[in-house]
Order: sequence, then C-alpha cells, then structure tokens
Amino acid sequence: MEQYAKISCTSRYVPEKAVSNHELSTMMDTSDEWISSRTGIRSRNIVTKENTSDLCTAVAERLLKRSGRSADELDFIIVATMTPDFNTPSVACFVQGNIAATNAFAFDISAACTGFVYGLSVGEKLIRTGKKLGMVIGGETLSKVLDWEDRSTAVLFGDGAAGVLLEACEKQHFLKEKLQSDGQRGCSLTSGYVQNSSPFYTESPEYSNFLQMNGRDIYDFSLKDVTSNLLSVVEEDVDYLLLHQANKRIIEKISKKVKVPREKFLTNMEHNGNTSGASIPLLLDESVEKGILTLGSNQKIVLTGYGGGLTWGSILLSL
Ligand code: B82
Repeated sequence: MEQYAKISCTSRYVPEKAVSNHELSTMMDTSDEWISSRTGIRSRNIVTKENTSDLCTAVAERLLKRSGRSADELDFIIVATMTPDFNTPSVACFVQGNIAATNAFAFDISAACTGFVYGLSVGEKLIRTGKKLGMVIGGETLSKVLDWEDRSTAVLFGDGAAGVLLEACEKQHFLKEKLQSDGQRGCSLTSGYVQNSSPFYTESPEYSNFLQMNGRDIYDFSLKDVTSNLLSVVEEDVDYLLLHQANKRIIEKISKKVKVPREKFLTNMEHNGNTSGASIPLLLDESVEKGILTLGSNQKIVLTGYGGGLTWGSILLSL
C-alpha cells in the first residue's frame, strides 16, 4: 500500500533573553518607532550562551517528550540552518548524538530562510519511499553573524529553533509544492564568508563573515518571484498561510497581490524578529499552541519560504 507523510507533532525553543527595540536603541542609533513601523518587529530573543545545536537539541527533546516517541525510533533528522556551529559536523549530527537517535541518519540543509520548506519536502520524500519517522528542525543563532554596528541589519534578526515530527500514514497530507532557486542573484544576501587562510592563497577576501543584504533587491524579489510561486500552489479554500517572517510590509503586499485576506496570513515577527530557517516552524508551533491550527484537523495551509541563495518555495498541505 502507498505510504504518505504527515506532521504529527510540533515544538519550539527560543533562548531566554528577550531584547526589545528600546534596548537596541541604547546600543545604536535607532528607535522603536523606526524598527516597528518598517518591519513589525518589537523584540527578539538572543542567545547568551547557546549555539544552534543547543537550540535544535532542545526542540528535538521536546518533540520526543510531546509525542511519546523514543529517539531510537527515528529514521532521519534534518536541520535547516544558515548558522551551523561548524561546517562539519552538521547541526543535525549534533542533535542525533545529543538525543542518542542511534538508528537515524542526519544532515543539514543550507537554504537560508527557505531551509525548513526544502527540508520538509525532502523529509516527505524520505517517508514516501519507506522511512517511518523523522524530524525536520529549523534553527538559527543569527546573532553571531550580525554586524552589531550596522543598524540596518542588526535590528532585523533573532535567534531560535522549532521543528516537526514527520511520520508515515495512509492519507495524503502533502498536496502540492513548488521549490525554486536562482544562484545568479545569490550575492544580494550573503553571510558567513569563509576566508582562505592557506599560505598559498593570494587573493584578498571578497566578502565578510557578517550577514549583508541588498534590501531593495531582495524586497523586489519577495514581491515578484515569491508572489508567483505562492500563486502556483494556493487554492481557494486555504485556511492559513505561513510565510517566512522577514517583514510585515512584505506580507501585506503579498496578501494584496494574491488576493487572499490579510487575516489568513499568520505572523509572529513582532516578538521573534526574522529567525531565517526557524521562522516558519516557530510560527507553526505557536499557532498550534494558540489553537489557531490543529494537527489532524484537515485545515489547509501553505508554507512559503524565501531567502538567501536565492531560494524560495511553497508547500500546500492539510494538517
Ligand atoms: S528594507 O529594504 O529596509 N525595506 C524594503 C525596501 C523596508 C520595508 C527591508 C527590511 Br527593513 C527588512 C527586510 C527586507 C526584505 O526584503 N527581506 C527579505 C526579502 C527576501 C528574502 C528574505 C528577506 C529577509 O529579510 O529574510 C527589506
């Protein structure tokens, strides 16, 4: 019999320290008014001691606790991140080791703010082809790649992690998807340039380790390319849309362009800021906790990620 995938559990973990716009305004020339009117962000949580693998491990532990599953039942662990602890080992392998998921294989996906959507798509295919249980987690510590002297980027981002359990079932929940990339426009959003320190290397560094973005270019990208991607999966009877939480203006504009009421677009950038690969699963888990979304309810939702790469993509699913 054919095997399908469903999201059977959600969880999240954000670091304890909340940093308000006001607190940022004491550190750099900015204001609550400037940040909140342009972005919709009022506060974000920032790590004081944890790294990405710590946040993701907490999410994995909560998923196991909440679902009553044991770590050895897991077939795979996928982590979407653009701020891994190391290039190797992957964050996913740290999580696998920390929770002792001895039967799971583990790997990271590097697709910036689209990483969770790509990861969910890959996880679904793993289940469709025979795996029974897996985790897909998005986790970031963007605070470590921010230029804290650049008020145009430092105020936008936050740290956090969230994820889902994917399990085999008999009914189709993943209904449609469209995943896209455009590497030719990749340099409009960069982070974590790794310098070559070899004695044989003669060129000087081209990029910085800091997150850098051309706001205008990626803003235009989000309105044009992301809108047409979303239009290719969205259906009349969709209940809610969970877009990457970059900026409230982007969401308002996309809502108008796709002619879907603003109320159907869930948001939480107000207290999380932009958490890149963690933003969609954070919104998913918060919405489940609030009772807006219910697993097993058949509600139809769209998840849409867009970000560095450039990468973007949407999945239409029923819960
Ligand atoms: S902005 O350039 O300052 N701007 C648009 C002209 C103000 C509304 C800006 C700000 Br502030 C915050 C986010 C963006 C933006 O476009 N973000 C993204 C777009 C595409 C993909 C990812 C992102 C992201 O920030 O994660 C622009």
